[in-house]
Amino acid sequence: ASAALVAGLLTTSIATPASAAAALSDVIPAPVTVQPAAGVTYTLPSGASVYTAPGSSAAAAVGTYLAALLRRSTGYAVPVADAPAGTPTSGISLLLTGADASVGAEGYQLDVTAATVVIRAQTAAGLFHGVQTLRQLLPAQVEAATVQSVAWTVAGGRIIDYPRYAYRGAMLDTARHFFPVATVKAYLDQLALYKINYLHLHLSDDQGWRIVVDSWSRLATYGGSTQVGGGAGGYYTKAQYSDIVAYAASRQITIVPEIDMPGHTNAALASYAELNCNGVAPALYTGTDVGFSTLCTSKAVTYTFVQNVLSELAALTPGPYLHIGGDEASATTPAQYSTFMNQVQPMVTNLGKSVMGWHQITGANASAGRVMQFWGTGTTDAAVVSAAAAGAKVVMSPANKAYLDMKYNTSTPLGLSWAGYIEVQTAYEWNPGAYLANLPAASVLGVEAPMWSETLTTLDNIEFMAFPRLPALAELGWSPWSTHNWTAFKTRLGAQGPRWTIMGIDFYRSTQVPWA
Ligand code: TNX
Repeated sequence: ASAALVAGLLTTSIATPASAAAALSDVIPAPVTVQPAAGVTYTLPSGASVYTAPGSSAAAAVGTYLAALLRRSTGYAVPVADAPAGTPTSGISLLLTGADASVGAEGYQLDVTAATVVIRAQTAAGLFHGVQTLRQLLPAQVEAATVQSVAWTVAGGRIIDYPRYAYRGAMLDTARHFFPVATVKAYLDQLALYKINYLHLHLSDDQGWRIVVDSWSRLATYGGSTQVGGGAGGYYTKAQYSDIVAYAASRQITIVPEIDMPGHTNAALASYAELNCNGVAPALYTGTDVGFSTLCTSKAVTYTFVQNVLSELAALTPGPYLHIGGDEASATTPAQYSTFMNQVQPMVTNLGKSVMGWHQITGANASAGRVMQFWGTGTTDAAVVSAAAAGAKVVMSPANKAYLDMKYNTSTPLGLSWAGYIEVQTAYEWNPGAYLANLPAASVLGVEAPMWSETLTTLDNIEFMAFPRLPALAELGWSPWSTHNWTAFKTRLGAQGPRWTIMGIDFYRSTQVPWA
């Protein structure tokens, strides 16, 4: 009976329209231009090769990534080889020549004919993004971990595509609840599918310190020993952090580490008595209040501490930003705050990095290359506008639109609601380039979707809050505003459902979305 059932399932999967090619425009984020070739399709043959730009190990790495993905579900050998000279005549080619000039540093051109799939870009990042588009154009079964019997068909035509914003981020709070390396990697894989290129890791807060600092070793071993609710917590060794950085890089994602200060520091204050103005270490904290802790801004040792922490973190971090937090510093006066930040910001630039901070960092001096992360719930902020006029860039994370830890509605079992309920349409219907009054569009560096973890403990929890809102925010970060259309988006979003099911992603089946 079970053999018959399996045979029946196989027959069904070959015959159903589910295995028919997606339309060339069925991609999230929406591409810049899509030109379908009517009636043309490419079907991956069992002997197909992936060919990559000769002489480029970075292109070869993208080819190896694509081939590994294809082998799992097709069962084909999919060898990876240098592309022969001349126009490709078969297989899937990843080339670093001949792309339309508009694709820039991160974009790609995808050409699908009956004989070939050719992705052209100027960089490996562009090729990788083109591969993510190809992935979505293949049948959803391409995401399966076991061999599937489907026709691996892709709609014919040309896509030319590149991002609206250079910064398309997500954030994971590893401090309120600690997440092991495998969870971070799984989330990185999910982010890559939607062309997210920064993962901001919130590595310290009142409830836990999550990264080893050799010069202040109790931060991790004691400060990392608990979490919200009193569980065991945890921390990343330097080797584990570097492993995350490298894994992210292989997905064209840059890690932005955050050490939140001067507030949100109870875990550090509990680990070292001398960091407290009264010289007394508080107890570890496992609740969810905010705004009660601060480093002692008047003590010299505080600045030695910050310098040591940032130096060790910078040495581990190839990306351009060190995020220094700066939010909800309610236990410091504005004067103490600016005194502190005016000493800390130059430490970051002297380490060769740019400052990133929550937008309250406008309370301190300008700093070259500074990025302010706007997390307000209103649409005006004079301090952010004037800091932008002085040269700072803004990453948009309005809490009532972009916060992935807000509940979808009153019956969402996880999450918080202080910034409101955020259904999928709410997450999608705002324009990052025109959201903050009087902020010039050119000051917006991009979008980030933060995931605070007071209520989240597992990968399933993360997935349930991220899907389907993360793809909505990814589209705001990548796609030109001219493509923005909720009605079209929700249909494309619904078509992702079977893909997530196959990938084992636990998602919220919003009634706003016509799920396929
Ligand atoms: C506000 S947003 C915070 C975090 C909380 C979050 C919960 C921000 C910069 N600070 O400390 O975790 O709300 O949604």
